Amino acid sequence: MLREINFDGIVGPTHNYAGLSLGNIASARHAGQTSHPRAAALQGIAKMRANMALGLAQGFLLPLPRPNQGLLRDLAVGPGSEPALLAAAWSASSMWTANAATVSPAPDTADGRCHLTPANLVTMLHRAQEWRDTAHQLRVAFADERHFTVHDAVPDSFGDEGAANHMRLCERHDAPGVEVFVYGRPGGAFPARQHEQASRAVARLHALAPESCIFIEQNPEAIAAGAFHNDVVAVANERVLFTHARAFADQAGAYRAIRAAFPALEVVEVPEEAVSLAEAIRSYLFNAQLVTLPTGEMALVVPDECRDSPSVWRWCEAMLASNGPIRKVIPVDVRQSMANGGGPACLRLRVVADPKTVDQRFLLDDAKARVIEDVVSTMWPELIPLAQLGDPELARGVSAAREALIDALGLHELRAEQG
Ligand code: SUG
Repeated sequence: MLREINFDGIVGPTHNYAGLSLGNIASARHAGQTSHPRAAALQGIAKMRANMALGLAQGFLLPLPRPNQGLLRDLAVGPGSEPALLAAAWSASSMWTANAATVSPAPDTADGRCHLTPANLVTMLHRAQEWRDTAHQLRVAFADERHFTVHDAVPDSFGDEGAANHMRLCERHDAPGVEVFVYGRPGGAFPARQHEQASRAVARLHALAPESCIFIEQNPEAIAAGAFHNDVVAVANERVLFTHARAFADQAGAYRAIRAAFPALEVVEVPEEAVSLAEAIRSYLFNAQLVTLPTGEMALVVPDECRDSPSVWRWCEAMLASNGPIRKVIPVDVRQSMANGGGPACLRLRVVADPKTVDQRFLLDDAKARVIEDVVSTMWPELIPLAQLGDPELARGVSAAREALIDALGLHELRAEQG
């Protein structure tokens, strides 16, 4: 039985605010602040628990080993030197698993297997170090080759940021879908992190039918306003595309192209007059989990920040009153992640698969959630002032914390990562 499983990244013990992501407004705004890794991880687990309580299938991925001693060695960076490079090696950014990989479920691919391509994330150093370890972890979680293929990342001449720039439209998750790849054109004030050629390579690697792939340019104004990934301004689920009116370079052309391949498309568009692009990016209204509940109704899991925004909340209430396809709006507290530009949708990688075919150690249930919470509550630092990055004692503590989680979950294969 194929169903959508959300694999959330557990927030790692080095979660910090170093302001590393140019073009990510929240990351820049919180640069230098003291982070709260324990609270951050507990917020993430609470979100997973809430989604399980809605009847959704939930999985998780483990934090990668940080500080990355291999990167520190390669860059010859030690304590006190090159703070940005040091911070990169300490980044907990693998928590945002929407950037871990692009996923094409079995019904879409020529060989009937689910294909995953880890994102190379080359635009930012702190993220570029992720993909080899991510690929290793995905190969453990999705080891059953009858059902899954995990590729290597595409060559680093073309930036790829994974599922954050990929949307799938389908009648039901287990039916063939149309896959929409959104790329940015370089040349603006902020980097365009998804390259068109990377998207096209992923579509070919996944052996998707060309008529079921759409390639759309992101609106350069959206990138300039802080939408460093498409999932900051649009999200899709089954036949619904929920999008800001200024998400794409040619908005009407994008709808036309998708509709030509997927006539059942239902667009829920938020106009600029109702919620400005700036407010959409500030509140992360579109970085929501648009999910199908067991009743068949759709719900939008949004960050708490949406309720704090008068224009966004007014729009949500009007949308609910209008009886459109989205019937519920559910706010969640992921403020620690949000302060680095990572909302509910950034924290999860969607994989349509039969849960029985996935390594069971990566699937969450109540008992496992409690195990993770226990390790986090005892081993994750309560806070990290930025100046503490590089501290050898902290390095020992966070490494031991990750080891404890690996032990508690029996995921010993993840000890031997590449770094
Ligand atoms: O890549 N933030 C992440 C946020 C990723 C959000 N993901 C999606 N939109 N899917 C990024 O910009 C901030 C790290 C720092 O500043 O220390 C950071 O990497």
